[in-house]
Amino acid sequence: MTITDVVSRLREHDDFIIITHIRPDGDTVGSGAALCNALQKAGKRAYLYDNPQFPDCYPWLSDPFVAPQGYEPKFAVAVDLAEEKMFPKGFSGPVDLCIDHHPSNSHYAIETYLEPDKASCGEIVMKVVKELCGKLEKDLADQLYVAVATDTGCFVYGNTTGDTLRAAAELCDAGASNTVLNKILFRTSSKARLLLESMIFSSLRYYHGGKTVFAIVTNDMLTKAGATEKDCNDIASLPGRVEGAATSAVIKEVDANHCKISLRTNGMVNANAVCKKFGGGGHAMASGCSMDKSCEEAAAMLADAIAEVIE
Ligand SMILES: [Mn+2]
Repeated sequence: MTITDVVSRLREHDDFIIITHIRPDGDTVGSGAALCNALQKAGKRAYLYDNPQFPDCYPWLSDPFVAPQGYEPKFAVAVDLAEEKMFPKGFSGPVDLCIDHHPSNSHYAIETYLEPDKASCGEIVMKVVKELCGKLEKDLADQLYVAVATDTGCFVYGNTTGDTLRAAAELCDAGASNTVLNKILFRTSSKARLLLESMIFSSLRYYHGGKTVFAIVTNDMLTKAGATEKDCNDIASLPGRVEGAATSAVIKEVDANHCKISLRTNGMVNANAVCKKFGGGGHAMASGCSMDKSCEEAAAMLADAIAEVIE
């Protein structure tokens, strides 16, 4: 499939429903909102599937496009949605067309347009929208900017390429309010989140001469901070900010005898190999595992396992 094929498929059909993934992020919602908006501008009926987790993401982005009660769609398009287990709650398919950037896409849709080298789905939807509408209007540029900026952590993650920055530049030229959006997306935190961060930073534990840093996050800390799940987004990256840290972990209490571990490394230690020892895994620089242990026991075992790899 080419972008032109995607656009002709959209032109051939009507009554669209756009599907975003479970635990939605800025990329899936920004891409979905932009695609809905572009289809509406092209004279089509199009809405977002009412993902029950929209209120946890950016409701101001999704709210204007959520399908009204009783809407009967005829063509489903999934955006940024790699596999069926990522379907939003209450949705079971089928999907007519999938637009995605995950290399792991399972080709569950009838047709799939995939660009696995793109940092965000938003960059692909941007090409679709431009061909469908003939131009990028400011509202579309704002929606797509959210998608591109959030999936790259405001253009700092390793997935950011020259293509990503050129796409972002084009969105800014089209009127995207990058300053306002960056403030909302990356420079604003809830009081609970800031309180939780202060507790995390003030209780860091150092091992191996400071090369290894752990944060233990207990349920008691979450209660004291008034933090909920959405205040815990990306806490795994916090301890690794310490100067000299090569390996870092967040050990999050589930209950007295269970915890979840997110391990991050700079590549010197293979995070996947360490987490595999405890039945987990993931990527070389970011992995996870669970342990049927208290946080204290888990920290001791994890520090030992990392020491074995360092030596
Ligand atoms: Mn994405």
